[in-house]
Parts: sequence; structure tokens; C-alpha cells
Amino acid sequence: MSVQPVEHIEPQAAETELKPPPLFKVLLLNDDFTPMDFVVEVLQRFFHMNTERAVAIMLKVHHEGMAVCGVYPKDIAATKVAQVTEFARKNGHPLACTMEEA
Ligand code: TYC
Repeated sequence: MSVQPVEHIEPQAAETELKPPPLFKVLLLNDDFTPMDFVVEVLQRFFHMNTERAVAIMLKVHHEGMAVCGVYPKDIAATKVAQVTEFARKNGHPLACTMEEA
């Protein structure tokens, strides 16, 4: 059996083109009950923000209704949402965290 020259088996460029994986924004939503200090702790613990940035993002959510906490590949974004939601519920707060395609 003869080996085919590679130019005869190479797929079309369009078939092999690799798209970058889609990214997802992780969002925090405002509510009337979750304490501001708790939201700041969430942003520091799960999104690795310093205090100044965490306070700024918390206040953006408080005044504007929502803010982006970070942008990640899908599985990492989903893990952040799950971790934040579990942490909030375990502490008795209704804090809402969601994700949407960037
Ligand atoms: N609005 C809340 C309060 O006044 C604070 C808050 C900020 C809650 C951000 C949720 O994602 C949030 N205690």
C-alpha cells in the first residue's frame, strides 16, 4: 500500500479552522437584602479582587442593578456561579449570580 501524499488528504481549511472557545460574563445582580460587606467578600474570595475594586463593583451592582465580575470560558464561569450561589445560600443571603455569553 502506498502512502498518500499529505496534500491529497488535507481537509479544507474551513473544516479545520479552530474558533476560540466562547467566553461567558459572570454577573452579580442587586437585591435589597444581601449585606454590602458580604458582596465585597464574595468578590474578593471568588474573583480575586482587592478591596478597592471589590467595593467599586459592589457599588456598581447596588446602583445600576448588575455588574460583570469576570469573563471566563464556559465551565469556569459555571463553576463561579455555582460557588457564589452555594456560598450565599449557606450564609442565608438571596444574592443572585448568573452568566451570559460575552
Ligand atoms: N443592595 C444591597 C444592600 O443595599 C447590596 C447589594 C449589592 C446586594 C450588590 C447585592 O449584588 C449585590 N444591602
